[in-house]
Amino acid sequence: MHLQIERFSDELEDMMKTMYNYPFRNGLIKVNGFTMPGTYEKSADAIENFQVRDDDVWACSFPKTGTTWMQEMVWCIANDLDYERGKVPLTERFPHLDLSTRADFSAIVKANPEIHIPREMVDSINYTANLPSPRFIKTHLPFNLLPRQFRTGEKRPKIIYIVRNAKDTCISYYHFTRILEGLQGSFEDWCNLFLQDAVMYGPFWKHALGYWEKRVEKNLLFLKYEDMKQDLPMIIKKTATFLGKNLTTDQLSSLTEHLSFENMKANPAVNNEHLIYGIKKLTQSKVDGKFMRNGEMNQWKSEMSPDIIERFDQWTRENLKGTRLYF
Ligand code: PPS
Repeated sequence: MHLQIERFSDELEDMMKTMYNYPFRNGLIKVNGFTMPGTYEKSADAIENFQVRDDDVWACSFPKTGTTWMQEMVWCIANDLDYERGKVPLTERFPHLDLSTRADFSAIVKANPEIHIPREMVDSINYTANLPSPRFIKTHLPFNLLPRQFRTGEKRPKIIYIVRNAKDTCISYYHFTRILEGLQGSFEDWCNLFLQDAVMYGPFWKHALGYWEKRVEKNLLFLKYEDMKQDLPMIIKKTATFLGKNLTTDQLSSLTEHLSFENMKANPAVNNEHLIYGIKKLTQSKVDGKFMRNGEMNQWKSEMSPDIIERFDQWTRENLKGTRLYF
């Protein structure tokens, strides 16, 4: 695939440089319209030629939209609620394909024995490629940067995409980046980056719409974080049907319980405390916080100013006009 690489405006570049106080970050570039790590091109061929399998299960999302929650739900359903095997860290059961597109990732893993990621995952693409079937694969890649076999339709693995209210996603992403990457600058500055698509994997709506447009395909299930919050058993049932599984009433209630925010927060296999601990040690970030941070809808009502809310709403209306995706 021919990659169209663009740089950000000088103004945005300067803003990003002053906001990121993180020695391992390699900058950001635009690849086919999406904001990706500065080192993305090194992995581009391996991703493009990645051999997809029809029995794979792919969890796709923009960051901070509830990916981990959805992954745990999908993995448990597909593995008949095998909570014993579910004690293996989710990062191993359901590896993140595009992690190593960030050159800094290998530095992070190598320097931190306490991070529960197999050392071979320093090359996450090769590691994932060699897993036995059925593979469970997480990615934040937009649809147009997925391996070629998706775009040609040559392979049709199951894909589950999750999206979340843009304002809450922006808030969650802000806290995450502050904790892990020593992000400097105000929340307003971060919102400006988000609205200008200058955060990794942006533009947010273009990301969601790339998958939304494929929702008619039988191999794609499109979920919303807010629906999981409002009626988790309904979403579990819908996902089980999609995965070809039948859950008993008892299984449904035990999985609903297992996936509650409190239980996931306390579960070391999914709460990513090891990642936060290891990365913070490396970056010497002094900002405290948890991966399982808040887990609520409508955080924007108390965290955003009326002016920012209006800008987000206007931007959302413009992006979703005529798409039938409602937020
Ligand atoms: S990542 O790093 O991109 O994979 O992050 P991601 O998993 O997509 O998103 C993290 C946010 O999801 C929240 N979360 C949950 N909310 C409700 N219930 C459950 N069980 C749950 N599990 C994870 C997590 O708290 C992050 O959101 P915020 O708003 O920061 O709390």
